Amino acid sequence: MTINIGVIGTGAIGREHIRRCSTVLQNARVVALNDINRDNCQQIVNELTPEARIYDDAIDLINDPQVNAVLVTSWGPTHEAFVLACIEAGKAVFCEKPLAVTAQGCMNIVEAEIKTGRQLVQVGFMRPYDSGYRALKAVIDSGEIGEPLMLHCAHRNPEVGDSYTTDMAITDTLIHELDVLRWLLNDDYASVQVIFPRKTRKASSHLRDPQIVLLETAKGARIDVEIFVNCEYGYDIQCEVVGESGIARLPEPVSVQTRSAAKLSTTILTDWKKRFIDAYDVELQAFINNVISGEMTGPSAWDGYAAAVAADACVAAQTSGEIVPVKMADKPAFYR
Ligand code: NAI
Ligand code: ISE
Repeated sequence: MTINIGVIGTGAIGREHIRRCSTVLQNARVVALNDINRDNCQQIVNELTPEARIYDDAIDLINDPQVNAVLVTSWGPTHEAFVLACIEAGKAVFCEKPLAVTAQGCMNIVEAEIKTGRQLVQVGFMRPYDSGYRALKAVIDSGEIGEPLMLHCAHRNPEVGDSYTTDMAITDTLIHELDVLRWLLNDDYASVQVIFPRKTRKASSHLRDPQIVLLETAKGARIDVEIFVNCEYGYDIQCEVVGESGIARLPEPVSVQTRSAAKLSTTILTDWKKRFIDAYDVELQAFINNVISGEMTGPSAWDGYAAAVAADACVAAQTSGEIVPVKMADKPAFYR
C-alpha cells in the first residue's frame, strides 16, 4: 500500500521531509504541495516530486480525496488551524513542532481529536526516535543507575537569524528538551525558572543568549538546560543523567578520531539536519506505518500540549524571574 501525502510548508524541514519521503522511506509518495511562497513548491516539483500538484489553498489540499495524510511543516503560528482542518477532514496529520504556539491552541487540537474518537495527530518531536536517546532511556529504565536525581543538558546552535527572539529559545529550541526529557524520565514538570548569564556579544540586540532553564519534575528530579544559540563552534546536544548509583550520558554522534598535526580530534556537527538525520527518517517512517495500520503511536497531541504548557511557564519565567508552577490539565483516558 502506498500513502499519498500532501505537504503544507515547503521551507527547510518541509523540503527535508519531502526528500526522505521520495528517496529514503517506504510506502509513501508526495502528491500535493502548498506554500504561501509558490516558487518553493515549484522548485520541489522540478527537483524532487515531478508528479505533485501545487495547491494555492492549504485547505483544498487537505480536503483533496486523493490525499491520504498531511505533513504540516509551515511556520509555527499556522499549525493549529491546519491540524484542526485535517482532524475535521478525518485525515492523519504529522505536524512539526510546535503543535501550536500556545497551550490553549494545543488543547483545542486535543479536544477536537477526542471528539472524533480516533487518534490522528503525530507531533514532529524526533528525539524519542534517536538511537542515542533510546539507548539512554534503556539504561535508565533498567535501573542500573538507580532513580534519576539530576539532569545536566545543553542545546547549542552555532548561530541563529536576526528574527530569532528571546522567547524562541523556549518555544522553538528548548521545546525539544521539554518533550524528550518527559519521555526519558516518564515524569511531568512541576515548576520552571529561567536565569540569564552574561550575554554573548555574538547575539543580536533583541536576543538574550545564553539562557539557563531550571526545571523540577513531579517526582522531584532537578534539570538544568543551557540554551546557547550563538555558540559558534557547532550544533551540540548534551544530556547527562545523574542517578542514585551512577551516571548515564547521551552518546556523541559517531565521528572518526584523528591524530594529526599534533592534535587528537573528532568532528562536531554544525547542522540540526545532520545531527538527527536518522531520527527524522525513523519518525516519519513510523508515521507512514501508523497511517497504514490505522493506529497512531509516537508523540501525540497530548505530548504537544504537555510541552506547550511547560513552554508557556518558561516564557512567563523569563520575564518574571520567578519560579513558575507548571499546571497541566488531567490527562484524558483517550491518551493513556
Ligand atoms: P522555513 O521558514 O524554512 O519554512 C517554512 C515554510 O512555511 C516557508 O516556505 C513559508 O513560506 C511556509 N509558510 C508559512 N506560512 C504558511 C502558510 N500559511 N501556508 C503555507 N505555507 C506557509 O522554516 P523551517 O525551519 O522549515 O520550520 C518550519 C517548522 O518546522 C517550524 O515549526 C519549526 O519549528 C519546525 N522545525 C522543526 C525541526 C525539528 O528538528 N523537528 C527543525 C527545523 C524546523
Ligand atoms: C529549530 O527550529 C529546531 O527545531 C532545531 O532542532 C533546534 O536546534 C533549533 O534551535 C530550532 O531553531
